[in-house]
Amino acid sequence: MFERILIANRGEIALRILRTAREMGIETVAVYSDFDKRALHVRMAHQAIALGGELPSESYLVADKILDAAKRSGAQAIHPGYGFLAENAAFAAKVTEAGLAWIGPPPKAIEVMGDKITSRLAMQEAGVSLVPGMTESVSDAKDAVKAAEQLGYPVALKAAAGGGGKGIRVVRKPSEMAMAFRTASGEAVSAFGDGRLYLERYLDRPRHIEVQVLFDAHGNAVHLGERECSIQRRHQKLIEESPSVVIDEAMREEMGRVALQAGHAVNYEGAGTVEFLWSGGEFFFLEMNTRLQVEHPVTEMVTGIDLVREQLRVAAGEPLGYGQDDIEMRGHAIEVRINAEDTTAGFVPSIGTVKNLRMPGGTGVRIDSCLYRGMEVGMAYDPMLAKVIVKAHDRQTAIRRMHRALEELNVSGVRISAPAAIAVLEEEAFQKGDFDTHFLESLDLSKPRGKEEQLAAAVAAIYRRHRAADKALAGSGETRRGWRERSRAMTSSYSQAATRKSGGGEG
Ligand code: MV4
Repeated sequence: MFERILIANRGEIALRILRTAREMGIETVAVYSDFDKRALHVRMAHQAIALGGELPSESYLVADKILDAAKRSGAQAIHPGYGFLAENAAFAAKVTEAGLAWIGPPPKAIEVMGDKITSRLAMQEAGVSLVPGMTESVSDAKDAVKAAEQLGYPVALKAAAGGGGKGIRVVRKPSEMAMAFRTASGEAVSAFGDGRLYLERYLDRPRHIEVQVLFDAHGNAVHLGERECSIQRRHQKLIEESPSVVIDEAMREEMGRVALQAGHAVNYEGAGTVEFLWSGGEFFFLEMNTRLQVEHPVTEMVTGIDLVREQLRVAAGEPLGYGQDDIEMRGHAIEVRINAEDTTAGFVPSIGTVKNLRMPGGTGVRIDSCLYRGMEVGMAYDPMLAKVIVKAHDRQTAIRRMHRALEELNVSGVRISAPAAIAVLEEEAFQKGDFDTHFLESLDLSKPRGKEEQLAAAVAAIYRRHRAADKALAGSGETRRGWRERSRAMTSSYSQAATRKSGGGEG
């Protein structure tokens, strides 16, 4: 096993990796941008190396700076986390060429799965059922209309270099194609430097279900069941759970088998996720994510397997040492992402300094967080600050547990996405498992939900009344002092209640 690894990431995932490494007796090397000099991953690692620069493009994304830090620190391996360089095949190759171990899949597997056309070709050859569509790019809108006639409308026009939702256009009739082609290809060029597009049949209102897989370097592989990730907005997931309410044991076995087939076809090693669109009892390969995913904890909670530990063991050449029959899914786990966003105003980013902070706890609650009091939340980095994960013996109990945990959570100084998650948990359709990838977008989240939001709305209403009273009294010679004093007393009793409720002063 490695004695020292470098973690080429920040935020909650850097801490997540660091914690398992410590438990395994492995020393950790953190890297950081100037913006992150006070971050927890810097403080908690055995060693921390400054990359320089404030922005990701000046720090976490600069391959040579990371490699240099690895050499200087004496690290034997690099864990990329997710995002940044995690799915950069050229970087993975450079790491191994530098004589270091790459804690991730072989560069070739990253490369094949990173392109929708090469991955669809590889999956087709492996006998994996794909979302119906093309395995070559279309040259222009005319070509696309021809292909769409064969597939049948509606069609999805997708970027070959894409993934995760960028550069997708739904085309419902031929007259829409020219415009969709122009915008999609423009978006693909600016996002990926590659404008190639291809077509799939568009599945209306699918569920997004993905299978966690784990491969060692000796040809052994297991799947760890599915995660349901349909509660998302604009391809940003908000709530994930395992198992999915629509997957029974037979379907799980079938999806698991197909997911392993997909991995074997690209000689996969390490942890990976095979994404499917699920519609009307059928599932179709969408893409494979060649990294540890944000939502991996729900799988850990139901299987009892530490995925980072398995990644480290596999990267060090150890065999899995267990088979599919040893994998057991028990209970139900849910994860909610805590993003710095104002969900009452269209999920716009929220920035500021974290003031009061109270994290949930208690039975069956896990917190993966990089939050600390005084932390600056800016615009340059990912807005995800924490994840609340719960486990219970069944789904209903897990939903109630998550609701309870989110009500305990208090972060002041920035707006967070928890109220939107609470709104979802309170929906009867969600509780019944009756939802798809459009569910979150269909909810009206504009009204305030949590206690803090209700308080802010109440105070705002008082000020609106003040302004109205000022207007009404203007020029009358009267004052509203008596009334103002009464309402001030009311406001101050509200804020005292808020301080009590938010546990002001906790750190
Ligand atoms: C689709 C689709 C329906 N039909 N492809 C969006 C993210 C990217 N990974 C693929 N996406 C979709 N592709 C076909 N042929 C619907 C989506 C989609 C979606 C997929 C997964 C999770 C959330 C989604 C939300 C909207 C659309």
